[in-house]
Amino acid sequence: MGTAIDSKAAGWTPEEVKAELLQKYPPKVARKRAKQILINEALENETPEISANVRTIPGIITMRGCTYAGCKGVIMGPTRDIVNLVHGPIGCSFYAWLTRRNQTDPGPDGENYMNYCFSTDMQEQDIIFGGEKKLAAAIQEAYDLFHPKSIAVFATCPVGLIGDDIHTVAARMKEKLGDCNVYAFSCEGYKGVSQSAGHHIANNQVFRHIVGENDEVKPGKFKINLLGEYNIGGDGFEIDRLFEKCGITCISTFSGNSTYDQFASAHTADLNAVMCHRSINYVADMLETRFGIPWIKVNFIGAAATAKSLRKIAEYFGDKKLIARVEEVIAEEMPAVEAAAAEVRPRTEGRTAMMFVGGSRAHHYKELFNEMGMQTIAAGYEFGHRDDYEGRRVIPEIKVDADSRNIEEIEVEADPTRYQPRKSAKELAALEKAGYRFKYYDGLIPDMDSGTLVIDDLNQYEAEKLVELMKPDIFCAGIKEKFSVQKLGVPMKQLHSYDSGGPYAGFQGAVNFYREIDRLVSSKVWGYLKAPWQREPQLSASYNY
Ligand code: CFM
Repeated sequence: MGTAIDSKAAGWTPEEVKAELLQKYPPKVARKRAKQILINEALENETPEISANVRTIPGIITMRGCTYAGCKGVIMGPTRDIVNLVHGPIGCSFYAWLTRRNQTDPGPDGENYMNYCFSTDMQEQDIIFGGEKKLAAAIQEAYDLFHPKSIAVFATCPVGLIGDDIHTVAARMKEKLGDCNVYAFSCEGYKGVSQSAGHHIANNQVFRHIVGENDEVKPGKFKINLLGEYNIGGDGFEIDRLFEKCGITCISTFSGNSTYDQFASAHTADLNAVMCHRSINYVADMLETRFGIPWIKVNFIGAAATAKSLRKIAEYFGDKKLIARVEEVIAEEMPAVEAAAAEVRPRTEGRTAMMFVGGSRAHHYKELFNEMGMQTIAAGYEFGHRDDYEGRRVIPEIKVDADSRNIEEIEVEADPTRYQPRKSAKELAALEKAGYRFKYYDGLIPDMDSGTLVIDDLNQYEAEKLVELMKPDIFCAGIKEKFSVQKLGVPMKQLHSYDSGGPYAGFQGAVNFYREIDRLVSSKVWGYLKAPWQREPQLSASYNY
């Protein structure tokens, strides 16, 4: 099998593919989409800028979710001991109820509300007369039933439209209940252009209402927070296993397998390791400004990336024993990973993948495909910003439009008593001089091969067209794309919920992923998609007297 683009795209150059995708659109739409479809030149500094984090054109069936989904589902969804109460019609709650497959360990206290679906179940009369009383009653009811330490209230679209003051209701209930932290999120679905706005709204409130609430110093020598890891399909469990094995203490994870107390204690850690930077990089910045904790980018998707990330954490602490222990762990874990890779490679080598997911996985998973000898021929984010594509250095150039201005940026200053730089300026400079990088990520584009396609906010029509033209061996996206792609005869792997699989993070996760992708791309079932009478000319017969 030759390289993907030559043999499989059947003569289509990337320019032709781009032209084909745009051809159906009216000229104005085509002009706008053209800026979001980039033929990668793999030149870090000369790659033309991509248009991202802009509104989807009405009428286009986007893959994106809403702001409420980003706040309630993504950031707060994995919190097990916070009652997540949705103020809105029941459908908004029902569809955000564990469909992301974020897992949790109920812990020794067993306080776990994740399997419940809390909603005020708004009706027409609440829309007409206002829903504040109903919300207050629902908070009271949840408190009476469970006595949780915290209740989070989420606004859905109708709440914003009728103007219910959820923040005042939350503040009043917090005061009334006394021992329960109640706060609200103005995360109406329409608030931003995608779920990315919801991440920001959620994280701002977590920072404002929870972080720093518990000053108690937790045991552990090498204390970190893991930001932007959501324990989908048990990814977080595998990462925690590795941390424990290495002797690294994870004070808090934002927010996979997390507890209220983890957020409250986050300021006691000594390093922030940021996994999904899209959903949380600003929290890392705020933790540094207020408490003096530096941050680095990590990635635990892919065995090589996992090893690199563990080494990076050890290098930060600079402790010889920790560095040696991390090497031991890597040496212990890698043989199984290498054996699995060698086992699948004869079938996966040279195959091609497309990935259109959220805001960081379309990049992170490229590592896993590389390890199987597979090439990513087209990739993109649903709601990434330019820095997720082009690297963090472009942040100062990003134009702030009206939609982004709508999302609050909270001003943070050094905490008067608790700010304490974890490393001196000299120590930081020494690390940087040795090639260590703080506060940085490169983005997807520099990592993609030349001549591949990078597409922002891919839609249903373009997805089908891409598959039709470039015939990848596997397509990765979400549930909305799953069946339409499979009907085209191409296996489809959900990289949001992992279908029913996972974990895919860390070393054991890599093994799981290799096996799963091997199973999908090696299956013969896709060849039977057309019935024999659709492929062969019709049988004919004649009467003979
Ligand atoms: Fe971050 Fe995520 Fe993602 Fe995301 Fe998401 Fe997700 Fe995702 Mo689905 S936080 S940006 S909003 S890594 S739910 S765990 S898979 S789109 S690429």
